[in-house]
Amino acid sequence: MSATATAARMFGSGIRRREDPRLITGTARYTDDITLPNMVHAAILRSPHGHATITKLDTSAAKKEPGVVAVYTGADTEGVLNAIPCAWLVPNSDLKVAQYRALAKDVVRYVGDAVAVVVAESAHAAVDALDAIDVQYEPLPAVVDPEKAVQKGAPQLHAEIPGNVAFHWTVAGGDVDAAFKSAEVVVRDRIVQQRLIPTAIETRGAVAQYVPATGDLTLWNTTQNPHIVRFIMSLVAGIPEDRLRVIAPEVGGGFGSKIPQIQGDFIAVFCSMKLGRPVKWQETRSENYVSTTHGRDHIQDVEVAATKDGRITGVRATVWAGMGAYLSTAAPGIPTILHGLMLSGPYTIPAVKEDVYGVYTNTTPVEAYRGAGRPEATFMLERMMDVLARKIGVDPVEVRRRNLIPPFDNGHNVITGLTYDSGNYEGVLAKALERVNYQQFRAEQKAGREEGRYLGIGVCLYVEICGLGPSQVAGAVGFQGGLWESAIVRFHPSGKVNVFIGASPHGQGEETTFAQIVADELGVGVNDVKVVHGDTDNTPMGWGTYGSRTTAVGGAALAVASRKLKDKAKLLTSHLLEAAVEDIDYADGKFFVKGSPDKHKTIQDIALLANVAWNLPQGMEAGFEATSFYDPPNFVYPFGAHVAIVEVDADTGHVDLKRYVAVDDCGPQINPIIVEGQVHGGVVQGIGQALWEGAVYDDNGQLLTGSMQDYALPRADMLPNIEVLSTVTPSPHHPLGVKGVGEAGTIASTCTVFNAVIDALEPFGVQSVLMPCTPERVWRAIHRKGA
Ligand code: MCN
Repeated sequence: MSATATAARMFGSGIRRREDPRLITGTARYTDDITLPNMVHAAILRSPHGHATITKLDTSAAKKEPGVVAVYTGADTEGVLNAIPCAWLVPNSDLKVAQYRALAKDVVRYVGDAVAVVVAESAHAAVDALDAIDVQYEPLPAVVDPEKAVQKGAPQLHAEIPGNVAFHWTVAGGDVDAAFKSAEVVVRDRIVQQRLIPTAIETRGAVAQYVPATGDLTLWNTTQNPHIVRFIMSLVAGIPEDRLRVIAPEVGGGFGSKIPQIQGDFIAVFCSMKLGRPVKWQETRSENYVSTTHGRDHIQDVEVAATKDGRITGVRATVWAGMGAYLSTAAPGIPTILHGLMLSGPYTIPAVKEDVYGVYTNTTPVEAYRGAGRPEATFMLERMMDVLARKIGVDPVEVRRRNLIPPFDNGHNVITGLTYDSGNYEGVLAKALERVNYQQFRAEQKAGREEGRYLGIGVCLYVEICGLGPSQVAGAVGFQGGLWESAIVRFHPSGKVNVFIGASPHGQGEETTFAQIVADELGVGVNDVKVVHGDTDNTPMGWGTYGSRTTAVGGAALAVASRKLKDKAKLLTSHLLEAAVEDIDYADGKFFVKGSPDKHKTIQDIALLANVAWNLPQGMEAGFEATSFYDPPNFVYPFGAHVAIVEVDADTGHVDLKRYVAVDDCGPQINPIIVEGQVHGGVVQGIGQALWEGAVYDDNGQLLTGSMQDYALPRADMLPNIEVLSTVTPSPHHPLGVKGVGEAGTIASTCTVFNAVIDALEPFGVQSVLMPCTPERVWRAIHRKGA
């Protein structure tokens, strides 16, 4: 048998993504492409009110419309569907979970809340028949602002939760009161992280096929975590997990919004269970804007205590986090665990305290959105660095340097109780500043101001908690699941390899990078490895792709499984070559007796021999595959420094983003092209928040930005070239040293650009502008015309 061992190392190689050909040629198959015999289509009637009582709901006329098969309301789901669970029950927070139904009953609590569903022979017939449903509402007062929602006399969303407070959580470390008492300088600010709409290019959808004869349900679903969907669907629909198969076909982006199961998913399943026919539900874009989850929505009151030379002695904050009308799957963990624990960032801060109030409002439920909690923490600190710098008259970079944690490579404890794995924050900062020639820029800025040109520079450092796991910590912080990942590496007799993973990438590129990992670990060609994911019937359990964890946790599972295989191969080689196993060495896909590399077995030889099992050592099982369930010992903590340069037109308020430099450290990079792509995408989403994006509700709970014409997503022509650099600080606990990168760009870029805008506006004495920094808001700030 000829060996096809690779000489070139794949880890670190910027090979092209193998996912791309099918995506760019239109051959990828998304949920909406699934068509089954006898399939019917569901369309959902949604509340047009932010808050209202349903006074009449008569579906009899709709049932008679052409092509209509059935019409269901909340009453029909009684006893069939359980409430949609919240799966992050943050402890010590007095958490109050309102009952969230797949179809509302009696009261609607946000525009988009599902009220009834029409099932028809065609999608058009289903949509047309929605008009024939006789529904009447008695509008109730609504509240959309989390701070107003907790005030006395505010409209109440859930009778059983007076005051609208879903939870109150506190993080504290050190003596913050003493820090403020003895502070030489105190600076304060109010930061509003506006609500955002994730806007994945593929909207949400589900095809449910329930087979009454067997009790089996197959669900094709646009999800980031098919195994969690199976778990939760079994709880809500009462179908045992072993009867449930969830398939995530091609998924066109998620950015956090495809972590939770939303009303439409449960409705599709319910309809299929009732009718015994396959049912498809696919969101329109307008529907997506109200029915799929939103992100951010944070009001932060922050104060920082410091010495007059800029050493921070304490950070204190109160946060009102708008949660929407119900608690989405992972929602409570975002403004708490993923935000509050990052309160000291890359700095040595001796005392912190934050109170977070999660608040129900008459808005679409909020979930993770790229970065999820960490952009909010980063923004808070990095904005305050600039505020402090301006107050004490010290350069903002210098203030940061005075507070940075010195480099460390194996653990550093911070005041919130976390242990960062490794970091060199000064390293990324120096590299970013060098790239933009910071000092020279400051001179140009000064000269420009004299000519009426308003240039600004923004700097932002970040460290993020990601690679979500270990499971023990997940349990301790109330996450209702594990956070390990699994991988099966299976060699076929021909020497080709399938890798089956529990995680479910949906744009990140692990079909490529995971093949790279296996190619190096086992010395096979990268094209001899195919990665299989996204189907609960043929992949091992996994907890999903979010929290930049797939490589940090799933990639580690893969490395460990591959190493187990190598151990088995050594045993078999020792048997075949009649040598002691300790004397068997491995290099580049070959196993040989130490010192005699010519006398070897290739891994492909071993794959064949182990699979045919004609001559195995006593006690060895046949087959050549290994499984790993990897639960990491700690999170990973990637970090970076970003710099933006803007020019503001004082006459129009227009912000011209002239340069963007990102220096990120996610440990050794498996595929630098993919890493660069991830940073690009992330940076752009963060810039979108700083300059253009924002979900706007009126006081009645109407979403005023419910389409792409109103919700301003960044386009390529609005952006400069993004300069991506990196440093490499391996994680001490990951088998390959890697950390995550999927969210890095978003975490840093919002504050980087925001700081640049405020820096440009310094001559006008502008301290802050509401995000997004639209030309109107910037112009008003310059000319003091109110918000
Ligand atoms: N990678 C690498 N070397 C490293 C670290 C990562 O080559 N040292 C590669 C990975 O192998 C993978 C990619 O970079 O191909 C991102 O990996 P990772 O950081 O593990 O992130 P996840 O795969 O867990 O993805 C989740 C993350 C999150 S939380 C959001 S939100 C997000 C993101 O990824 N949503 C995305 N990137 C996205 N990209 C696309 N196209 N679509 C989304 O919805």
